[in-house]
Amino acid sequence: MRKQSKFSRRKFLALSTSGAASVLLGLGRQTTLARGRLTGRRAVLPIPPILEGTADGSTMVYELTQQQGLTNFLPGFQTPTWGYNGSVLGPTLKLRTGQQVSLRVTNNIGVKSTTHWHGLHVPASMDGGPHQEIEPGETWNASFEVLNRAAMYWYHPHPHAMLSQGVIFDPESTGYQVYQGLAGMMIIEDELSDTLALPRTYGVDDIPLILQDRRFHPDGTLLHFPDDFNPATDAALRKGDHFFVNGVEAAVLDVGAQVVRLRILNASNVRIYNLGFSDNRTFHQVVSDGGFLADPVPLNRLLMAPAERAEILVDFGADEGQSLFLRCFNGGNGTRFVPTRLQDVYDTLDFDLLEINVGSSTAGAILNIPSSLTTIIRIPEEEATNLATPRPFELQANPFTINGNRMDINVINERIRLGDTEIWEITNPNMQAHPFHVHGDSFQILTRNGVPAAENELGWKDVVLVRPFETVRIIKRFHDFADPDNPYMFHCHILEHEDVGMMGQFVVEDPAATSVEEDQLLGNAPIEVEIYPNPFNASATISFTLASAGTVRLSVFDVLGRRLEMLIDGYLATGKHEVRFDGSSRPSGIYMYRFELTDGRSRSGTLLHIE
Ligand SMILES: [Cu+2]
Repeated sequence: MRKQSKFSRRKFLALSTSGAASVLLGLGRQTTLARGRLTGRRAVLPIPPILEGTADGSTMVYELTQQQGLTNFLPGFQTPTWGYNGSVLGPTLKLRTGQQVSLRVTNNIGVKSTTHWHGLHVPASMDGGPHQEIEPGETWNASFEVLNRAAMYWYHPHPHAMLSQGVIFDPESTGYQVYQGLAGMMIIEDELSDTLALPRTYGVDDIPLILQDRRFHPDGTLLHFPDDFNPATDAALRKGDHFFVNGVEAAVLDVGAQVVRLRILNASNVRIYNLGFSDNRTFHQVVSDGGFLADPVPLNRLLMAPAERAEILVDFGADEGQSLFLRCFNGGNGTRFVPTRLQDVYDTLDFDLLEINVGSSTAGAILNIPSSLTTIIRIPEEEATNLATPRPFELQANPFTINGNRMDINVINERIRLGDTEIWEITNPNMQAHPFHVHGDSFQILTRNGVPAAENELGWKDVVLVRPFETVRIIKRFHDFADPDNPYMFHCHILEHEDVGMMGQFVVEDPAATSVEEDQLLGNAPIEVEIYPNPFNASATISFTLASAGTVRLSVFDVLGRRLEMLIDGYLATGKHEVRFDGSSRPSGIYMYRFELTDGRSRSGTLLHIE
């Protein structure tokens, strides 16, 4: 990678003089605002447009199209890119909790893709993960009720390339497609966010900031990996030497002398940013990935790993006429997140991302940081059904696996019982930090290496950065959306790690699911059931009483709903009956029994087989 970068930088220097390039050449370690500032090129920070929906009855319908285009990333170059409804990135979706939505995604990029609603609490079949593929030319309709708390979420492709070799080069991989430009923001509002006295004028005092880095071939095309990439010596990571906010390098943001809300998304494939301001001012984080924090948390540095979001309030009230920079303080990071072998200069350098000019305040300006925001009910550890034995997730490098398993789209790695709350224990035994993301719903961080999480990590999260040699415990509820067929993903959000296998699948299973619908429709069968022992070791006795005589079927199913045995199929008299289920030759786990009567009524329950 070092060899490659030098090559591309040298070529680039022939094309433009560059402030950042001087840093790269070792001419100075001073903080530099990318290139535009020195060459006089200044772009006003673009604000992604809001995507307007159309009402279809009580459902709001949004149309997104993945398309190819050209983007002016570098002066004088049109770079081929992909975007949603445009050449790069995508419009912002503004949704409301409780709203029924239909998100229609059309794939016009010529290769297979998906679109995942990152952080959204939706059924697995609507999640947009690797199983909800969209073929070129096709449209996928994700329809669901918005259940999340007010916060900022995002959408991006999430296909799983199946090539075992060279998967990261595959245009049908997540890393490839996000790097090509496919990513957009979703802002959800709810009754809580309505009531808080916060800046809320989009693009004026409520500013989305999408952070990404890119590198380029000398002809201005995106450089995914060098042409003579050597997996033995080059880092298989898409890291850039150009830094973009909302798709523009060295942009300028004009704000009023007031409190401004910055909604920050790290949409980079790999890069970690340690954010702050050039004057080291204190700012306040108010929202983490999945909702408001209890109180604004004062900070002067904010670490953001890939896919993390944070909303911060910055008080510019006394700064009229001043300029300052949103800065990445990666200087001094050393090997805290990236081992030396994989570092580029921006992993350990301070550099600016955005110039901020403060003018006069706008009408209706917010002038104060609220003292408190909400009450966060911390999920009690005792609620976890696996408190004594947390579910382990070991993140392994070379090869990149979780618990030794490389992602296999045909393998369900974890099965979780509907209604359970679980503690997951994520361990990182290697030198590189991994941002661990879980689909389905937000979680809470309990501890890092046994120590309670920091104040700004005590809210709702869906990504947690697991540092080298760290163990992080999170707690998560699995209280809805059971679906034995459609899994959710858990994975490292370094997209190249995800693509090469640092990902797994879990399903939420309802042991009684096979009968729920009939029971609701037809009512429970008039059967009283007793099982003993349950849990059982070798066999269980199912004892039942019939209120009236009739034809009865009794079957046992596995958790995937496959019938294993029919224990009874015949006419039975009123009264008490008994039958044994022999599980001694079957694996331990949950089984379901189900009585069916000729009138269509049924009754089911679970048998727990332990060894
Ligand atoms: Cu990773």
